[in-house]
Amino acid sequence: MAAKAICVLTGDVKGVVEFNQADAGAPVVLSGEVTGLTPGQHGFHIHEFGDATNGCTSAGAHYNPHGKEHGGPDSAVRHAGDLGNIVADASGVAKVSISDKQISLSGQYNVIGRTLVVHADPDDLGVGGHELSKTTGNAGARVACGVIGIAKM
Ligand SMILES: [Cu+2]
Ligand SMILES: [Zn+2]
Repeated sequence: MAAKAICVLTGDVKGVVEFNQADAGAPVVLSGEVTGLTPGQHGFHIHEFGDATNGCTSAGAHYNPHGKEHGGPDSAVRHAGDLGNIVADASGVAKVSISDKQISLSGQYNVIGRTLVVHADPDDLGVGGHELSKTTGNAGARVACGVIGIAKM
């Protein structure tokens, strides 16, 4: 069954990201725009909890149902929530256009109710050699986040 979700990112950085899945088992397609960024790459992940009681911090770590190390979206070893980077232009605007097969909008790996986070720095996709590369991609502060919610089809 087709499913649709929506996430409104708030903070100094703002955005709206739509999630569409044509059928259970199909890739989830993310589309939207994020504004107010510094130009360049910004880590973009789904974090475990849909809990905003302490801003973006209470969203917890990257959504990692398989207990793996951090990676990039195309890595064999990655967290399910590892969506890589979005890239902001000189005006600080990043277009989101991502298709991902590890997350879903229904069933066991449903991400509805979890948090989408945008980071201050680039995600090194697990290969930066920093002590944080294998857990967070060393992507730095959380500059915006929002809980992923069910959207009208
Ligand atoms: Cu993150
Ligand atoms: Zn990760």
